[in-house]
Amino acid sequence: MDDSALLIAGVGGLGCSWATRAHKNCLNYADLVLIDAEKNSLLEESSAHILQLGSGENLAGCAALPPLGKERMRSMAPLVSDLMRPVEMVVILAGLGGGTGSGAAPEFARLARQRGALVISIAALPFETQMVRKRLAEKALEDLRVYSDVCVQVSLDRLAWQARERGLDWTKRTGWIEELTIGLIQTLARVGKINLDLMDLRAILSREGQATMLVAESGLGDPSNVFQSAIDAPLFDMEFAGAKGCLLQVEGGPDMTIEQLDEVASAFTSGLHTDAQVILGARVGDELEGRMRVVAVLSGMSN
Ligand SMILES: Nc1nc2c(ncn2[C@@H]2O[C@H](COP(=O)(O)OP(=O)(O)OP(=O)(O)O)[C@@H](O)[C@H]2O)c(=O)[nH]1
Ligand SMILES: [Mg+2]
Repeated sequence: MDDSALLIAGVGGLGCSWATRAHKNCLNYADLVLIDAEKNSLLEESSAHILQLGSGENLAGCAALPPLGKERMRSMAPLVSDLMRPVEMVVILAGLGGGTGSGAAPEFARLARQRGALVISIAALPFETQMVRKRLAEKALEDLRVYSDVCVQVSLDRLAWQARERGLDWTKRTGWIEELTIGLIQTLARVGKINLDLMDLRAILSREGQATMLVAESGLGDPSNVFQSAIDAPLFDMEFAGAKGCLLQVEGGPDMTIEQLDEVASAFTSGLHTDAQVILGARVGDELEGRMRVVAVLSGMSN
């Protein structure tokens, strides 16, 4: 796939820093666009497309005013349209609850979708103690979901806790969001042993109901651990049981056996609806020597 067919988009302060980190690990597979009003978010990555919202003296964020973020994003529609021309799939990263992420991310998703791109958004929701931000985020999430093919909702409480456990500063990198983004981009960009493509992803996402994604990596020695670490994801509470669609890409080093592949696939699919449609892909990659990685897209959940 052409590398400009896949795009990672960071929106707002958190979104930009997470997207910048994720992109460092898939430079050859995807382009990056950073969207914010604050200059600081936009400085680090020289190879990124930059969409700076606002102009003149109005460069100080959207001050927790989503309508301002939305309006500024909308005024850039022609630029977004140009940017999206070669793009087949965009992964949007944003922290909701402020002005830019909450206002601009749904608007960017709308514009991207209008251009025919598959839109995957990963949205972090504010800490439980941030009541006002939570209300802003809920409204933004509603809009974002309308314009996303899949919207992965992440709890900032859980995300920050997990990042700290790993010794990471969650405002810059979270570990998990990068892994999900990288896993997804690498999965779709590379030709697999059994190749999955965007049509497969679209088929799974056409199911009615909620959809989410999981990613996990682990040593080959213990395939059941891959499933466990996937469901330890910092997602918002969501019931996976009963999902009616599942796209599963299992990747492993040259030493991965069919038995290990089968064990991981069974762990992921055993809780699904009895009529669930499952699309399975597998790939062997030298860079994964001794390891396995799984990316799962689950759809058609009722809650
Ligand atoms: N406690 C805490 N929460 C934060 C911090 N930074 C971001 N957040 C949370 O993350 C959400 C999104 O933050 P940002 O990405 O910085 O917001 P933004 O989209 O740039 O919005 P504006 O700056 O208002 O235009 C906020 O609503 C908060 O819930 C922080 O330093 N401390
Ligand atoms: Mg900001």
